[in-house]
Amino acid sequence: MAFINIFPPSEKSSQENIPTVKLAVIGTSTSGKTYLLNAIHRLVFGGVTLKNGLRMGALDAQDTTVKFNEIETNVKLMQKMPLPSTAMKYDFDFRLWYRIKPAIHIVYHDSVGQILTDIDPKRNPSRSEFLKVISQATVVWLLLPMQVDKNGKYLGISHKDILLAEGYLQDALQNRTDRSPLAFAILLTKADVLNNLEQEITKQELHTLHSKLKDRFEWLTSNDFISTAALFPVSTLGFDNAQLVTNDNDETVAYTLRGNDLKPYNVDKLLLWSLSSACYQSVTASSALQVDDVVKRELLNNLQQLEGLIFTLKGGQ
Ligand SMILES: Nc1nc2c(ncn2[C@@H]2O[C@H](COP(=O)(O)OP(=O)(O)OP(=O)(O)O)[C@@H](O)[C@H]2O)c(=O)[nH]1
Ligand SMILES: [Mg+2]
Repeated sequence: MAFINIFPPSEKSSQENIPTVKLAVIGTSTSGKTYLLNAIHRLVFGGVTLKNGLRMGALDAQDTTVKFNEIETNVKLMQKMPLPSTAMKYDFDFRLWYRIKPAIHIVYHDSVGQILTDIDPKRNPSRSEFLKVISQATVVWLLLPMQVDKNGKYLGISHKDILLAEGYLQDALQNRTDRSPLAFAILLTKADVLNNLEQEITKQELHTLHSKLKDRFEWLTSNDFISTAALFPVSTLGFDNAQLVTNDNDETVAYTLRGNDLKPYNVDKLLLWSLSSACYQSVTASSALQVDDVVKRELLNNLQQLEGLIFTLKGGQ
């Protein structure tokens, strides 16, 4: 595990009773969950400037120091080699502040992708914990990596990735007892392998994926408890910022960071959409997030000013 996690997360927020958004991620190994965590890390620490009193940041000054060191270490490592596969679940928490007060506490639950492919449940004790995290989430992100061949040529998304993630999603939602509202996003990760989102052929591909995935996940989005759903192409490394590395022995393909820093694409929009969706979920639900109206409104204002592609699957803001 590449993170140096010294302080246990979330203790403060439970004491102070700040509304909490739980982001749960589902994706096979190497789908980009931990890289995405690093992109969020980057955004929280200065990578995104919000307006009208909102700010994203750490829990406090000490937490800033610790987390800032983590991201510096990870960026240096990503320039040399891909980060190691996650072996233990990890919770990364941060806050949305309004003026000088914490408005929302956010927890990103990074998960172990190998759970999705381990065929022996006995060897896989973290499985039930993983399902619990999904079943208790406010927002679920399902990651589908954009696949490439050994030369970096885009191949599409894999049916196996969809099937494995979908199965776990279904299992987890069956355990969801209170039917409280849930926002759902499908992430097309590593979107930088498409090189240019403005090309006609790329636009067509994204539209085809959108309509296929919209139909495919109708079994989920047609449920009343799904408050809103959308598809986002995202990248952690960013466009023109990934270096292909191939391994001739096992045919694997990976990417290192080419430039000095991550250039996340669309992760800011995904994050604000998720927070805003969580805030606007039905106020009649017992577990609805109690967030100040002014914060909700400013979140939506900030979201509407961000560029980046979003494809609606259900509802929409
Ligand atoms: N081109 C490109 N490659 C990426 C990006 N994000 C991740 N990758 C590549 O995908 C690999 C896997 O990403 P991770 O985030 O470690 O995958 P994971 O989902 O956390 O996988 P596990 O920890 O095994 O469950 C990285 O080592 C990179 O090679 C991205 O934004 N662009
Ligand atoms: Mg990981």
